[in-house]
Amino acid sequence: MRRTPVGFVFVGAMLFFQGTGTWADGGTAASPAAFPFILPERKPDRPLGAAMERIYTKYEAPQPQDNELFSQFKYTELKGFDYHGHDGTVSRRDPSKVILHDGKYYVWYTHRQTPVPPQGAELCTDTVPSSDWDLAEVWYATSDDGFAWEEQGVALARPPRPDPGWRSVTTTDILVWKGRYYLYFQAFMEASGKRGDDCPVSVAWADSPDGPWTFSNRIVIPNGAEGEWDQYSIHDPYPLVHDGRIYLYYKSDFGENPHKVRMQGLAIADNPLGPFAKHPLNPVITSGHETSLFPFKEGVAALVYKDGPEHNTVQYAKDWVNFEIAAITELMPWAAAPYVPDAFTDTWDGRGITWGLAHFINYNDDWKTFHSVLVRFDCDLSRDLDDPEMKEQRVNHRPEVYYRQGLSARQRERMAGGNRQE
Ligand code: AAL
Repeated sequence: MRRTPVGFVFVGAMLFFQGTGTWADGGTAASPAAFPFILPERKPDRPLGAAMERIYTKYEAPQPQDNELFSQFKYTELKGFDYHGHDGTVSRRDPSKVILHDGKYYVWYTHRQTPVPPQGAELCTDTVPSSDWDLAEVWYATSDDGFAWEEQGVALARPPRPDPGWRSVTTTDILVWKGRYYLYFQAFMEASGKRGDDCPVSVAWADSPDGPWTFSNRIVIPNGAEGEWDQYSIHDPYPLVHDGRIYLYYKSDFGENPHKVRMQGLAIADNPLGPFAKHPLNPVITSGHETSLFPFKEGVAALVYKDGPEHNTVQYAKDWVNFEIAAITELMPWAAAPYVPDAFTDTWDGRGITWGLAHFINYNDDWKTFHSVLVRFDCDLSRDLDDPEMKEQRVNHRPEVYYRQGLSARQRERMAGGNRQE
């Protein structure tokens, strides 16, 4: 007698029970059985509230430790970078993705070296910076292990006026495409802060990661038209290769303070020099700041931190456009620049990431010596690693971390004035 596969029996039983209004666990609409003591690995056949439904339908796994897109983040001070005693005259920030070339890791970043720390838009001059990323260039460094780095010097110096980036060349990211290297960067043509943090994106290319680099002298991701969300700033260009094309994600700041928002857009091109077509569903991510992404399975994952209603999340878009929250986490790297081995391989089986660089801004916590410092982060957002330490669900911060997040003088005045929230 041909055996009926067990699965068909199970489904048959469910259908039978459902026909009689009884669930697989014996419960009925009138009296559903209590939720079981052992959390089911798969969505149980029983009524579920929205929150329980979500852990089975929205996240990679019902519990963080089993979720490939959940991770804690660990940080390590880098060796090899001189910050002039942290006096604010040298800053390194907004690193690019890390690439591996001939056995060495490469990273590019915003490098500012000015006679004084940033002085604001009102006091800036041709030599005095308005902000931490004003009057900057793109420099690069190499490493054998990702911890000790050797600074190689300038990759993109500021081009002459009026070329794109003549005021400042910043916030770069790397694309490797058909054997050629491309550095996309924010091309400032006025001091940041004069009107806003306003700039388009340009690109330079080279046949070696060590250069020499040739400026395209063209704006490849233009600002939007007047009244459009990205009319002023095109920030944090972040190119990946997908489906035979260049998917370049970017941020824009829009709206007016104090209601300014930051969201992420997507522009797609067949050629690194464009034209890039902005996606009609832009903005495609509602939160984040310098948002980093990496191929994951057939889709793309995003580290969404700092700003917006969905900050401190790892998000996932199976179609590279429609992002959903895949995990919630904490202590996320700022301006994360991961080493993404399959960033440019046009993979449909993205493997994920385990480390990269990031930055700490305002390193001294002192606006008079404002500068930023590069740092390394490690994580387990990889399908090829299983590091339980990275899947811990909580970070037990020391009390001083909480005390630093203390009441402001204004809050204390409010309270002293009798406005005590009893
Ligand atoms: C960074 C990035 C962009 C902004 C400024 C420098 O964190 O978002 O590059 O313009 O801040």
